[in-house]
Amino acid sequence: MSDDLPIRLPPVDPSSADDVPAASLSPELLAGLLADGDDELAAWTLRHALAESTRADVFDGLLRDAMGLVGDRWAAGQWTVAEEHLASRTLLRALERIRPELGPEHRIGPVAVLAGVAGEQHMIGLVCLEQVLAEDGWTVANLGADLPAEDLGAFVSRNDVDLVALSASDPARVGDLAESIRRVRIASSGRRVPVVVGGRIVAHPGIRDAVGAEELVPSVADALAFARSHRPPDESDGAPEDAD
Ligand code: B12
Repeated sequence: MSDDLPIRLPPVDPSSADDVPAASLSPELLAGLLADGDDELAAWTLRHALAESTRADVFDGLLRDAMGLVGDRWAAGQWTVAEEHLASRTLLRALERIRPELGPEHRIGPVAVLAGVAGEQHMIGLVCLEQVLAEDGWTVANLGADLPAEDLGAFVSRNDVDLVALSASDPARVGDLAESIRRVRIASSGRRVPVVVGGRIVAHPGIRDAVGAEELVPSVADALAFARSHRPPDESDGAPEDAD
């Protein structure tokens, strides 16, 4: 036999090539793909996880754990800020690839406004929440990171807002958070717009009393449950049918 013969790979059964057990979709795999800048395979990984779990659970589990690994490796000096930045960028591109497919009805859902408080740069949790609420029928305005409280208030006063979700990490930002909520209250005087707070700040004791939000939640799944329980009734429900 000649040494030049090509290597023969085992035959692949196309019908099972796409069967990926959820257990093989590990945070280690996803973290590696993100730090390699591979948004296509990262999206593939997330899509397979979504086939077996809800979007909120995938984001609160696999995705959060993968970024936790990125943070651990960065804190340990194993990866630099360069790998962390690449992983964050790649994740945002992958999330764009797996956005829920929405019908025209999503334009008329109740309105949720999402924002990171002034100085807050962590915004991936907001992107996760944006997708989960959109999939649940909300019209979402994600205003992103580092939003001045005054501008949040102006936005809420100009729009018919049904829910505000704010995010902060550092407990030093408790004053900015409280000010953001105060501005929402002023802007929506007359009817109380529910405010839910997420991000790492919620783990700090005393935050709840300091900021005056309706709810502080540790996860996207809890934020979704809060949103559902505060969803305004659908005005078309119970409306008389058009006469012929
Ligand atoms: C990526 C990242 C960054 C990126 C963010 C990029 C971006 N576009 O968002 C950048 C480089 C900007 C950054 C900056 C900093 N970071 Co940083 N960062 C991270 C990292 C690696 C991942 C965060 C992430 O996106 N996770 C994925 C999301 C989905 O998970 P999550 O944030 O935990 O959110 C979950 C819940 O909290 C909730 N949630 C999140 N947001 C929201 C919002 C709402 C409304 C709701 C309802 C729920 C919700 O749902 C999510 C899913 O379960 C973490 C490590 C880690 N363990 O998380 C460090 C980490 C959070 N960062 C940290 C630090 C120290 C910083 C800096 C101070 C570093 C510095 N010296 O400059 C700055 C602060 C910047 C600022 N002013 O805000 C520390 C925080 C330590 C602490 N005690 O709080 C961590 C834990 C790293 C570490 N191991 O030390 N960071």
